Parts: sequence; C-alpha cells; structure tokens
Amino acid sequence: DNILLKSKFRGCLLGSLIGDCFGAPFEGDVMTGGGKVILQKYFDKLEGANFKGPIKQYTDDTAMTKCIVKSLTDKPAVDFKFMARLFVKEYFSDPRRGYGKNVVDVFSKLRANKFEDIFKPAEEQFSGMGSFGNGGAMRVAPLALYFHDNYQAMIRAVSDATRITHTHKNAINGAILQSMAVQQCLRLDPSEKVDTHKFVNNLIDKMRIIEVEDEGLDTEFLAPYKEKLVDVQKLLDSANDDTDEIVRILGNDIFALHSVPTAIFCFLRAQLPIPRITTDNKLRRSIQYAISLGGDTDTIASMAGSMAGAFLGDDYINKHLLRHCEGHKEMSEMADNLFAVTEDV
Ligand code: 8NA
Ligand code: MG
Ligand code: MG
Ligand code: MG
Repeated sequence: DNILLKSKFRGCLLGSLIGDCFGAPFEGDVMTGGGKVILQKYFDKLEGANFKGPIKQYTDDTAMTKCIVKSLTDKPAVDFKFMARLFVKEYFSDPRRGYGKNVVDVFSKLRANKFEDIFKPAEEQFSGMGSFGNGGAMRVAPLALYFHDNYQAMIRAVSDATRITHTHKNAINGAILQSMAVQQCLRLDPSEKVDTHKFVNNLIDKMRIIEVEDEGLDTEFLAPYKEKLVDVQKLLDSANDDTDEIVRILGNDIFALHSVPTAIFCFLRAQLPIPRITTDNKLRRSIQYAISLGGDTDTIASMAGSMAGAFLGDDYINKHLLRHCEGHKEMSEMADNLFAVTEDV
C-alpha cells in the first residue's frame, strides 16, 4: 500500500545517506580485527541517545543522488540535460565532496561545451573507453524508486543517467544491477524473511538478458556481473565469513564490477547475524558489514544501505544514528517529494 511504499522511499534514500556519511571516514582502509572492534564501538556510540559527536559529512555519492532526486521532482518527464546541469552546478558550488578525478574532467567539459552533447565528454574519457568506476551506480537509487512500477523504463533511465559521466559497459551495467536490486527490495515485505537465494537468482536472470541477450552474444563468457552474482550465491551458501576471501572474490574498490555485487552481498548476508557485529537492526548490520570490508566504504555502504532501507522502510532506522548524518531532514523531505511525483507516473 501507499503508506508502506512512502516509508520505503524514505528508508532507501536515508539508508543511502547513512552508508555514505558513516562509511566515508573509513574510505580506503584495510580492515583488521581491531578495526572491526573500533567500528562496532563507533556505531554503538552513534546510536546512543545522548552522544553529541560531530555531524558526519556526506560525499559525492549523496551529492549526486540528491541531484537525481531534484531532477525528477523538478522535471518529472526525466530531462537528462537538466540532470547533467544539476550535476555540474552541484560540483562547482561544492567541489570538496571526494569526487573521482575523471568525473571532474567530465564536468568541466560539459560546462565548456554548454551541454551541447551531454554524453560526449564521458565517451571521450580514458582514450574513448569510458570510466568503469562505480560513480554511476552510487547515485541511481532515486530512479529505482521513481520507476518502481516500470522495469524497462528504469533500465533506460539508469543507463542514460549513468552515461552522463560513465560510458564503459561495466559502469552502466553496474548501475543497472544496483537499480534492479533496489527495485526488488521495494517489493519485499519487511515483516518477512528475505529469500536470499531467490533474490540473487532473479538478479542473475535479469543480468543474463542485459549482458548476453541484449548484446547478441551466444556465450555467457562475457557476462562479468552474472559471474559475480554466482559468486555471491556461493558465498551466501557457504556461510564464509572470511573478510579477506570475500574481498578477494567480490572486490571492494572503486570499480563498479568490484563494488555493486559486493553491496548486494552485504545486504543479503546481513539478513542473518554476523560475527563481531552486535545489533538486531538489519539496516545497521548491512551498513556496518559493508564498511567492515574496507576499500570504497562510503559507496559500498551507501549502496547496501539503499537496499536495506528500500526493504525495511524508514521505521526501522535508528533515529539517534540518523541525527548524526548531514542533511538527513532534507533527504527525508526529498524522499517525500519524489514519492509525490511518482504517484502520477
Ligand atoms: P571516476 O569515474 O573518476 O572513476 C574512479 C577511478 O577509477 C578513476 O579516477 C580511475 O583511476 C579509475 N578508472 C575508471 N575507469 C577507468 C578506465 N577506463 N581505465 C583506467 N582507470 C579507470 O569516479 P567515479 O565517479 O566512478 O567515483 C568512484 C569512486 O570515487 C566513488 O567511490 C567515490 O566515492 C570516489 N572516491 C573514491 C576514493 C577511494 O579511494 N575509494 C577516494 C575518493 C573518491
Ligand atoms: Mg564518496
Ligand atoms: Mg533489456
Ligand atoms: Mg566512494
């Protein structure tokens, strides 16, 4: 019903914000056993009613996610040129958010070319190969929400929203996979257990179409996301909790291929208790677990958080924890605004 869906919109965008804000201080870290103890204490403190720590700042992940929400609420017909303008305007008014270097070059070119061809600057990057970073995937949750009822329209919109900065197939397909995962989470009942096997199988079936059939390939050999999802399934089945092994198999870096499947794994693994993570809250567990893998912690935690929030809704978010995130009130309002325009789609 509508009340649940509205709460899932908020949960998704707030989960994404929390993952970014709390993950950012650990970006690039290699997590040891000691690091995981520190992480547990960090979250316990932030959940305390009287803890007055400094506000955690969000990074590029949230800045760009907010641009996509704003582009949808201001121009619900989805105007990608407007979206590109919002990205560029946001970057130049607030550049110190940890953007990747390639993306900054794209913003400068877009501005210099007066947004004449919004896909050309990104196409030219890396000698024409395009970026395969996770910067497309990290911002697409609002499109999964907006197109929650229209799978094909979501795929097209996610692809175009990504191509403004990232044109490598792995960046685009990673963003598509992230949006599929969020959309599946919206359809889950928060009072029921997630069938993680079915969740992954659904993603495998969908990625097979995107990676193999849409490409006209007669082989699944060049289906890297499908392969990663099979790895996710195996790791979930084996109940393997060895961080080094998980990172070796799935990755935890700034490439979309080495972070989107990892975020999906974190969300699904967090449906059950995890050693050294003491909490009953599955949203916190998803985010804390993602950070505990190290590497691109803000982005992986943000993507996992958007899934957990889309599954559970905002009632499951610890309000003390949320208070420590920069801009949480605005993000909550933006979720409601997005929900309001979505009803008319
Ligand atoms: P991006 O498009 O600049 O890609 C990130 C980086 O990946 C690039 O700077 C390159 O080093 C590398 N890369 C991407 N495509 C190619 C290619 N075709 N050939 C060679 N190298 C390539 O940035 P983005 O928007 O994808 O952002 C990715 C991440 O950067 C996000 O997680 C974001 O938070 C940010 N970030 C990450 C770190 C970190 O150390 N993990 C630090 C600061 C910022
Ligand atoms: Mg970031
Ligand atoms: Mg298709
Ligand atoms: Mg990052």
